Amino acid sequence: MSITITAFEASPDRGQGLARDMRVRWALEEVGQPYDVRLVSFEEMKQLAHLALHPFGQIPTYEEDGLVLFESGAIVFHIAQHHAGLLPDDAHARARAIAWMFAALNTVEPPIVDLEQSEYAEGDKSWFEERRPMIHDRIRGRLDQLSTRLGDADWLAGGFSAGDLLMVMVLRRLEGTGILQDYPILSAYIARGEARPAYRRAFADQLAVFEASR
Ligand code: GTB
Repeated sequence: MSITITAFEASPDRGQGLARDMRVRWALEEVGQPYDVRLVSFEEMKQLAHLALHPFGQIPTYEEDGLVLFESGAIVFHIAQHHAGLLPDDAHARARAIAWMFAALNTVEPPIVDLEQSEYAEGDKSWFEERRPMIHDRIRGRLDQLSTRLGDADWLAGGFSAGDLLMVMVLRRLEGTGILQDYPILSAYIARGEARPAYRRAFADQLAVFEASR
């Protein structure tokens, strides 16, 4: 079985590990699956060969023995379903961990993406300064709730799971906004994720892509 994923040839984040291939790399490292990476340019992502893999012309994609997947959440879920290490065996515990995967992508990530997009797509609009505090409030509302739920636990649903992997990656998108400094519980949670050997290997591999392109 051979796995190939796609990633940015030149990630705009300059190797900070914020592009969504990082989630897939981390998941594959957690379960000990080797993989190849095909780097694609922005131009290549919009061409037919890549659109056949990804209908929206984005990264990451995942290819494995004739199976082609897109959407980082679906890819991480596929990896977690087929390899031990990212979801518990107990049916209820597994369902709870999967709920956190959805929570990361459907409940916590949308206002964070909204903030990012507003900064580069709406920065020149007259209403930008008026709208931004509202997005910040929505993000903080979710972080307050998440922080309360996590409390003094290490992970969201018992042991480390794919739910934590996605949640840590989503929260990392707030680095540099100044918001996380008000959330010590979540900052420590992110640090625990980043300290995992699998995370560090994945991060180093995507950073090496940036370093090689300099
Ligand atoms: N819902 C999809 C998924 O989860 O897989 C979203 C995929 C997606 O947004 N892919 C982005 C992409 O291909 C890269 S990750 N964009 C190119 C395009 O749409 O043309 C998003 C991303 C990009 C850059 C940074 N950064 O520089 O910090 C962070 C995140």
